[in-house]
Amino acid sequence: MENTINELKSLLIDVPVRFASIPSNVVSVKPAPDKWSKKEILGHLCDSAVNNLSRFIRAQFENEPMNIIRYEQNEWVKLNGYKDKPVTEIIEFWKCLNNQLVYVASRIPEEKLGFKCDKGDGETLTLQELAEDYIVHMKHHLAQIFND
Ligand code: NI
Repeated sequence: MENTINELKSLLIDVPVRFASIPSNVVSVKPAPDKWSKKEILGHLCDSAVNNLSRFIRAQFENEPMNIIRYEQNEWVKLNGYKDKPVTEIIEFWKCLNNQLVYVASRIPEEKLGFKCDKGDGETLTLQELAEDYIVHMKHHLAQIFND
């Protein structure tokens, strides 16, 4: 878990600076009507943080295996209104959420890291793997934001 936390800590330093440097006429562009803008992708990462914070908390008191509750990502992006929200506010939201995730993750007792979480498709993940997946998912979307 320590590596995962350190990776998230370094993203917390880099991402806000890099995102803030994207020209304002670029962040809001939708590559296609059904595709998210860079701003909306960052919003989606906020939604991922909200949902994963809930999972990290629940995994510490619910019965094993805990059900991983999925979320309708397009609805979340739409209903959070990221399209119309100032970029600076989305960046702040992302920072606050991930700060809390680092804080919560660093307090998870060692013996809880093998706790099983049910993906719902017959597959289970440990809490440690859930945290690793969170970073993999984030990096996938950060690559879309910064490389496309
Ligand atoms: Ni995603």
